[in-house]
Amino acid sequence: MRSITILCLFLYYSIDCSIAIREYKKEDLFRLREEVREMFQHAYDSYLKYAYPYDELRPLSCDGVDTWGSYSLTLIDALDTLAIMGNYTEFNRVVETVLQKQNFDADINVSVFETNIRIIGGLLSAHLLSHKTGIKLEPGWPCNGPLLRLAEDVAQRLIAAFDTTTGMPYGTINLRSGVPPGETTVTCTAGVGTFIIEFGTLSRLTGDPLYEEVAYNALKALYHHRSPIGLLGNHIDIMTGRWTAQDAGIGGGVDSYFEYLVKGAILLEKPELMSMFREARLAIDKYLKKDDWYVWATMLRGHVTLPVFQSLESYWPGLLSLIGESDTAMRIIHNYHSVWRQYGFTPEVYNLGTGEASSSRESYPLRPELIESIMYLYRETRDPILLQMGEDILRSIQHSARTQCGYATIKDVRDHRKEDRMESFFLSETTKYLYLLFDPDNFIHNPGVRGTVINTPNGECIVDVGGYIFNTEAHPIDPTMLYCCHEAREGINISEIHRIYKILEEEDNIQFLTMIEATAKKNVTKDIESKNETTLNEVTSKNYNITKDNSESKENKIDQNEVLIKTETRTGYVNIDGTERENSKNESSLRDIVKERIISYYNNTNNINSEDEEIHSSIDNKTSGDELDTEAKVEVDDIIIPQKPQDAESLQPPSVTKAKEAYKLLPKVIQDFLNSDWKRKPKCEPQRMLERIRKEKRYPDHPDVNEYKYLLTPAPSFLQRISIAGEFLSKKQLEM
Ligand code: DMJ
Repeated sequence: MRSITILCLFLYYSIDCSIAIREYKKEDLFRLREEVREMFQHAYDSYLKYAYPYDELRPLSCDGVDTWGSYSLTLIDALDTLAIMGNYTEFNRVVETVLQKQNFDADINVSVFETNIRIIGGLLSAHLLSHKTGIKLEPGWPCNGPLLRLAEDVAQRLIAAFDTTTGMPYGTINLRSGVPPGETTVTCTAGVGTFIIEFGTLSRLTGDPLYEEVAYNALKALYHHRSPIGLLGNHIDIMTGRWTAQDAGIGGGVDSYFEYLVKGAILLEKPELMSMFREARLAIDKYLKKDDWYVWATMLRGHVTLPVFQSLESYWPGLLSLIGESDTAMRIIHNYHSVWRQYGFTPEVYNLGTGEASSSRESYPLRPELIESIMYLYRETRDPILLQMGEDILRSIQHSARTQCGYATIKDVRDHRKEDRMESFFLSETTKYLYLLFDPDNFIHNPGVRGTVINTPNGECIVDVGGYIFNTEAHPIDPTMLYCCHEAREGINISEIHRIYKILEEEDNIQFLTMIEATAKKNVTKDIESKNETTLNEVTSKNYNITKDNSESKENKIDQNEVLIKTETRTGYVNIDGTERENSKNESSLRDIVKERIISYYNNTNNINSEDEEIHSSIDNKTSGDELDTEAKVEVDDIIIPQKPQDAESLQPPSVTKAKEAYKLLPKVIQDFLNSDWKRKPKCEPQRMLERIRKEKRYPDHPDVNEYKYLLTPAPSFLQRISIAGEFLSKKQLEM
């Protein structure tokens, strides 16, 4: 009796003490993990069978439909989940399929936000994980490669959206022609502030600063427009900076802005983003937090407007665990899980006053946020109640959402009726987080104790040491790769590297290529070894890329590329086993040869470039007058009927329908122009836009840009970051 009382004391107050906490043994976890793998496989196979090449599967009709962009969205979104689940054969097959697409040129209007998080995020993650799957890597990887180029192609199509007065992006773009005529100037907060992870990754891998600076500028714009009490609204006019929806909250329309402040700070080592988050957090806790729930309130005064919990808000406890606040996070997640237990799912909106799902917002579209937070918190606390919560989620989805050909959205959590939709995030996020919860040995969880040495033209680099940062669509980014291509670059332009390797190849020097391939193969070997430790894995061995070759190479070769990383102190001093480094003599001499060739290549190229520049500048001089003329003729923004100044509180987002009606009233000649010439000629010139952003410096730097410093140790800073669990130390702390 006494022990039950003690147990209850250990439980959080919101949990009914009658629930016994299950004990999970390793074999229980493996069984659950395999169940999740089968769940993913059923949904994925159904997508391929019934829906591909459409964007999404319709799990009741057993067919496909285009939703976000006619770009086989689910295939790209699911790609890195295949790698995380160890299905390398299928990963490699899909990469080949995706790469048959040369670019994303299409006359379709897409959401800038969704295309960024799902398509760019998916391609980048697949690019960075491809060294694990045995796929042939292009010379210069990870700073170069076909998936990276494809991701950049998409980003180049989105970038015109940022060419606005405030630097905040439009919400929609035409992949071929830029911002559509008559496009609304109102974007939601998350639609402005959810780019720094993908765009920062692109910039650091390719060496082109455009993407990161543009995304960073948009983040600063939002921060700049915060209310005097530190809250942000839900929708903003990206031309005027006026808030058009002024409800402040942490959920729909805002959510991933906060997520990207925290994750952007960690991934890109920008402490000022963390400071911006901490300031927002103070206001959130002061005005929105009520008994470990979060409500909605006016951004100007903090008066409560909507006492509701949204399913989308469930990412918040996971985010708090990233900044070391697991105790608070645990209390919040118990609240959210209590809603799950009430219905077997979380409804889109739950009314905290009545304790019921809000009518007309009672669906559950297979969202990941709750399981996402559970996964993060379990990594942090190892509290078995989180495994139980995860199993609850698995049971509900299996019981009520599974269909003959996939998994269906729950139309109404009260009666578990189904709806004919399976969003791509079910495969990119929900199944991935469930899998990672039940797979403690997954490479994603590496706490910085193991790594792989790769050779890049910048020199040796250690990758795959854990510390993965997931974008908001659960696409993991290996921060070490950014380090290899950016900080370690030492002035070499990586974007030229594949051309240099081609020169080397022509001269029959294929040693470098072989080494890169060997690294990939060895990684496969290692993964298989760890998976073979459990007999349960044999059940699904057909999914792995197991070959005799791999076991042979295991016997005959010492893996010089894998290193054990020993973290000596909590302050980030890191040693790398010395013997392995001694073995890299040949690699160093090869590196010297490559460096030499790069230098001579540059000397030659520079001459060619300066000739090129002369030719270009003379062409520019001839044509610049014409271009200016063309630009002066029609400014797309001219056709948008300016909003009458209104009281900020009562501003509504302008209606797209109205804008379209107004467009119809324009003289035919202008309509024709907008539909033809203008559409074919992209208006935005990214480099000019970047120069303008730099010149205007519209938003001042956050003062903490220079206030914080990392520990100065011989370890690369990404390793320090892992050691200090995402925390930043102020100068004062360092001096102590
Ligand atoms: C996903 O596309 C992303 O997680 C996004 O941040 C929010 N909405 C869905 C999942 O619910």
